[in-house]
Amino acid sequence: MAQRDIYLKIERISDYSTVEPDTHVSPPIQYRRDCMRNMGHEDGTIPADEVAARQLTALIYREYLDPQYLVPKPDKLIAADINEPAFPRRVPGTVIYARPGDWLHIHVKNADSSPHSFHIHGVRYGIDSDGSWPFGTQSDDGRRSDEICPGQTWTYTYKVTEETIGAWPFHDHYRNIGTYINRGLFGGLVVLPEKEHEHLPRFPFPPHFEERVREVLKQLEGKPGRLVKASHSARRLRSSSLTWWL
Ligand SMILES: [Cu+2]
Repeated sequence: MAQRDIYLKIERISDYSTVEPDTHVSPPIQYRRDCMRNMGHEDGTIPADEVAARQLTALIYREYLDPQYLVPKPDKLIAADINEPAFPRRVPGTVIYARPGDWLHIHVKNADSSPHSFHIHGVRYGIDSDGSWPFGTQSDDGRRSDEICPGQTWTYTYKVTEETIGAWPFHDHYRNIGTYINRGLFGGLVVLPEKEHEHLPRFPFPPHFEERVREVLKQLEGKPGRLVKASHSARRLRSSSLTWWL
């Protein structure tokens, strides 16, 4: 089995409205639409006061490309979804695509102020990767699989096999799961046969972008004092190359 590391950070999106997730959009994306033209929406649009009434602080699993959680993964979640917001403003935060033979190592870091966890359906795992309350496991240093406290991480491992081809949900399984799932703490795992997985559309990075990110991260290895500088460098890389995303 081939090990694949996936980095998810539990983050908040403030002022998120389900009917207008992003105010910076370019055609053909249009939000605030009501194709049913319900009462008060006769012109096909949802008025601003309803947009505001639906606002909440969303919670998502955002995927990153590196173990320092500096470079968000910009790939679209669903290739055919023309209304999908860019990665800073989308719920759910991620859809993971895998193929039989993958041994997923999902590193979940909690950047929220409440404990959370990660619980998946459909793939094979041991008890330390179940993530559900109250049957979690505990590490020597006191961290728990079912209760990742603010600032902590937990690594869940899953085996992806031929029998698990299909689409599976994952979600927080800490207490009040309904509340947290309703705020966006869920996502999907899509297990595709090898041939289909090869043809997934990927976000085209500018030439040498990934090498440059790796170089910056390598320079910083074992130098925690320079982490702030690292995030500045990563931000510079992003702002110089990926401006239209932000
Ligand atoms: Cu479930």
